[in-house]
Amino acid sequence: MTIHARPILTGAVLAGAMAAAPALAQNWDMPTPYGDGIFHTQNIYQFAEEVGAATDGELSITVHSANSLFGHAEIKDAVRQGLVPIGEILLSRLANEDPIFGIDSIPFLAASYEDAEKLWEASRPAVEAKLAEEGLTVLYAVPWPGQSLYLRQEVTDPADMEGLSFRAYNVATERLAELLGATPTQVEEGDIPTAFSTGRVEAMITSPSTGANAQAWDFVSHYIDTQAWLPKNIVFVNTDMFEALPEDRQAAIMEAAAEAEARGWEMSMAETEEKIGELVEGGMEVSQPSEALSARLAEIGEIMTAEWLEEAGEDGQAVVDAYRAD
Ligand code: PCA
Repeated sequence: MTIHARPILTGAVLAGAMAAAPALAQNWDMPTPYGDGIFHTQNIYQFAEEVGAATDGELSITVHSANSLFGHAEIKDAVRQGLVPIGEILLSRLANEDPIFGIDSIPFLAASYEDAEKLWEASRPAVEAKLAEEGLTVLYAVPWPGQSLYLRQEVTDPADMEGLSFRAYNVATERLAELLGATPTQVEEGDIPTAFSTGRVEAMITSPSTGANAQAWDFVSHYIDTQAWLPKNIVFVNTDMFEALPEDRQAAIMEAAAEAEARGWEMSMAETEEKIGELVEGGMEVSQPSEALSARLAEIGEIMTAEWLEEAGEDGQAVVDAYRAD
């Protein structure tokens, strides 16, 4: 109604009316790539609930999990274009746009939670700055548990992986497969069981969370606990849409995001052992990597670190230096 009246209102009256007008209740749709069985998604449901509670239901967030609203590859652009105000993706999926997004997927650069946290601290400003250029504001990031090998047979000699068709989920896993002499094939997380059952892939490296969620025991027999890196999911908002919110709603989101980040890291840590337990229960053989395999993976980590630094230049070197100095 005020829309029609606006032109005849004086500035002062208009300002008063706007200040007094209660902000309308809003709903935000939030696309995510992963399913409801994944802890990242469960964390997001809780985040949404907290935003709802903190705003007395004035800002509700509807989570659309498992690529149901937008596919993984479309989520960032959907948020950038304002088709949705908020979304989640695997950060390293953006590595082909800028190498900084892939820093958490280099084998053995940061393979423990402690190191992963340091790496996130060191790289967060650069990640935020890059996404800000696209009108996106970072809310939080949470790592997956360590990435480990899923195979159809015991592998002690790394040469045994040569020629395998190997599932990849970003450029780093593609490169890793190549360096192992395997053939990479990109497969979305939700398509893993089908990709194995149809023979498109026969090996992969991912977290115990994803392995257990896919019921990996149905199509592979061996889990080798390499825990080689901890790739992160990141949640971001469209900056314009965020800043258009009343301040108390912005604050509610920021507070819930900080809590979701802390809670997500805890959930991730707890998952590691729990989900390896599920793999054992499912009948998989769990082992530590052989010396030869560890040595080869360490070597690949060195190669990939050098390649990353080459690509990321001075800015990348500064982030790695900050991480290592910490
Ligand atoms: N799960 C996701 C990304 C990393 C992980 O542990 C996947 O396999 O696609």
